[in-house]
Amino acid sequence: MGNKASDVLVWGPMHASLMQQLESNYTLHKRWEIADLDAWANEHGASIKAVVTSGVYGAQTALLERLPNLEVISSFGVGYDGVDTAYLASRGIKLSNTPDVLNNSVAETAMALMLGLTRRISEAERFVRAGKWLTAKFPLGNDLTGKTCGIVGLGKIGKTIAKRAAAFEMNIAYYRRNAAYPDVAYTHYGDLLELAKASDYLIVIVPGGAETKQLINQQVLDALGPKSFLINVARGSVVDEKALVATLQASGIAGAALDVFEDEPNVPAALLEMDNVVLTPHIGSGTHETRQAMADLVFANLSSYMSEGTLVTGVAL
Ligand code: 8YV
Repeated sequence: MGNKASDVLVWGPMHASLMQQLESNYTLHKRWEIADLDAWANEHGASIKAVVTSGVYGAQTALLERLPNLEVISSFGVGYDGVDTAYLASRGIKLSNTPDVLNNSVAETAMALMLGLTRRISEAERFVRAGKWLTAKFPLGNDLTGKTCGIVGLGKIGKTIAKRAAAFEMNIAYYRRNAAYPDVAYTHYGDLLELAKASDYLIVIVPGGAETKQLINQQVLDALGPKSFLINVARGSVVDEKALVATLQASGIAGAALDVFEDEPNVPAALLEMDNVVLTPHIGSGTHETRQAMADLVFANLSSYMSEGTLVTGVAL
């Protein structure tokens, strides 16, 4: 159990049950309620032993520098590209995330987006709501059956997506820069452009960060081509958003479904006008079941560290 004497800085509003657990076990400092962070850091910075944040909030180094006794960051979400891991390692600060518990939900979101995109569900609903069915026929969509689903990032979530797409009788292919995974039967491409060329649907599910920044660039979009679709459930940073908008405007790809953006919650205005684009507000893991499991894991990591000095799902830094 926690120690009320321990001071915890919470980066932004979190899942309600997590907030309750935190409130009853620790002395909380809520970053979003602090008007003058500089004055707060002078007075309380040295008392903070732990930070609770999320993949979306991250933890900016400028504020971490003001917390000289920080030992641990417990982060909500599997992605932790919003924290500078080299900086944490240099200070010996531990980090935990919430892997695995969200694999199914994110995979279901990817499937929902792929189906929604190809059967034009959002567009079809707008058509019915606008009363257009009374006077016109809705245009046809495309089947998934027999098509190639290219997966960029065959990690745990990527594999969970692959299983579901295979159940829809799609051919599964994936990109991995190096050799194929020995235990995976799906078609391997060591060249992303070749995977894009072969794919009818290209699903992006790699971690964010410097290594994958704008991995999906103009060349990849050109290789995907006018009959194929892009689905991004990873991070906005992985796709060159300007190139994507220009490509869609030029009908260079058939459409896109995007759950993540370069500058959330800002979505490029041009995308809002396009009927062949499905836009969702970063809901990949957003189910009651999964968010509860994530909240529980964030708390389990924090309380395990506070009581025993160990993490349940620590990130190797
Ligand atoms: C969360 C995510 O929505 O796990 C991730 O990396 O992006 C999502 O599950 C996010 O971490 C913050 O809420």
